[in-house]
Amino acid sequence: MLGGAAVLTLLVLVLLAMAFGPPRKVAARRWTHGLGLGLSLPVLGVMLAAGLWVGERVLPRDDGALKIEVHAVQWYWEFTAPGSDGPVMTRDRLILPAGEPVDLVITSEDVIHSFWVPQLGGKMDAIPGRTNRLRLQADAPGVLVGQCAEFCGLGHAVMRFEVEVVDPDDWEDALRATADNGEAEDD
Ligand SMILES: [Cu+2]
Repeated sequence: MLGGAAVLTLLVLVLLAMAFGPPRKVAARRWTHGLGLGLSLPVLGVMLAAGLWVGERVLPRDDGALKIEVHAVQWYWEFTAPGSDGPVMTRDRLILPAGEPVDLVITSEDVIHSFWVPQLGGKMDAIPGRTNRLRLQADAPGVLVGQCAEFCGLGHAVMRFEVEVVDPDDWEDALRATADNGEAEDD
């Protein structure tokens, strides 16, 4: 995108410089049809193809990827992952295995929220009465920050969460260590 935008900006600057140069005869039709269509159609075509390709990659597929439920509540996040002996719930902390695709199943308890981890990809709304799905992949272990990206009331600004990306072999241990056992924390 940056490369393409740089080339187009350069082209426009060259044309601008030419406009200040000595007058010349221009074939209006060639400019409007040739460059107007000849330039914008390929650019839009490439962007459409890239958009479809990327869009396809964030759609969940039936390939056995790990499924984690993401439930948004005013004003916190509940993550439910399948442990080896039953679902494990964590609060405001999502544990992901590094280098593996994960399908998030996103729902809301009350109002519209939006799940967003800038370092992992785009936003996905959590809408009451609806289930949205998003496929993500975190490539390397580390801790990332996520944030609700849709104004959802007084606590919106503090509706943050952490994403702990761990080695796939340590995923279940990390999940258990973080599990919410019902001990109420101060919200
Ligand atoms: Cu919010």
